[in-house]
Amino acid sequence: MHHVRTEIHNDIGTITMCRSDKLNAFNSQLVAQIIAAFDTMQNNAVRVVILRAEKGAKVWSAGHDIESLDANDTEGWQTGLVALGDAIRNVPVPVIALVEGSVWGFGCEAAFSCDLIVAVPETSFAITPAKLGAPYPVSGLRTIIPRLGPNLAKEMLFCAAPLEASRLYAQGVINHVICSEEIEGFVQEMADRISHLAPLSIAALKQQITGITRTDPLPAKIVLESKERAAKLLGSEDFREGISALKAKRRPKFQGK
Ligand code: LCV
Repeated sequence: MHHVRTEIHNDIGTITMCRSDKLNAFNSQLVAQIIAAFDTMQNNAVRVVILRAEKGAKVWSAGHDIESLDANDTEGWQTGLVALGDAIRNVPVPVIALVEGSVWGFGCEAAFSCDLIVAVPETSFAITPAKLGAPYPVSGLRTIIPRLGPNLAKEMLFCAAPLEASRLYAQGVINHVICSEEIEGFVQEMADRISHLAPLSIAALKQQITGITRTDPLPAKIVLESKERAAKLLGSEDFREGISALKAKRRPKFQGK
């Protein structure tokens, strides 16, 4: 099953997520195909990559595929998504997220892993572990916090409510908010400009900026404690309640157990 379409034109690569029937929820195939698409881009020496959903999508990504969340697999369920973030960070060219539609859960992390974000005004972003009673990987927080700052990250994580593009633009999280009629042309122009600049210089800058904004490796104590907390949360009644409420489209009743 093809969940991704890749196009290369004038040194500009476009990766389109097209698992549209499931609103680009990240199952293992979608994640693997995006990672493979980034390899293709690198092998073809593109100068810039655009990561997007289908034109006019109502949802850019619905986040982690909840059908494939496994409460007994305390680490495996996040491995693929960590690899996706790494693929975006490690490709030595700028990645522009062209965002139409709402962005949920891990979809936010994917977008925030991109170098630049251009979104339509109707876009919203919600990071939702607290809605599910789920843990959030410490590796993901390391992507989110430098992008949002701790204050906004806390608001998004504690409230689990969609934040509009205008709010994130005002905070400098989104680079540009452009109406749906103009967003493709705008992003193409931006990509075209980047594609004519010096690629070695841009690759070095991307690597330096990533190096400065990520602390590597994470302190072992934080990793260990996070794993222990994740195991507890995934085994909790609240997590089971969160998942069944999401599937039934009802409000969860959390007991703190
Ligand atoms: C599998 C789906 C999904 C989905 N998985 O359309 O960051 S964390 O910690 O939260 C992390 C664990 C995470 O990322 O969790 C997932 C967070 N995502 C969400 O909370 C969003 C879940 N989705 C929704 O609330 C709704 O689907 C929205 C509001 C996005 C769109 O609603 P709408 O009524 O337009 P449907 O719900 O009917 O969805 C269309 C199809 O996509 C599937 C859904 O099951 C349905 O499939 P069927 O047509 O086969 O029934 N789908 C949606 N989200 N995360 N599958």
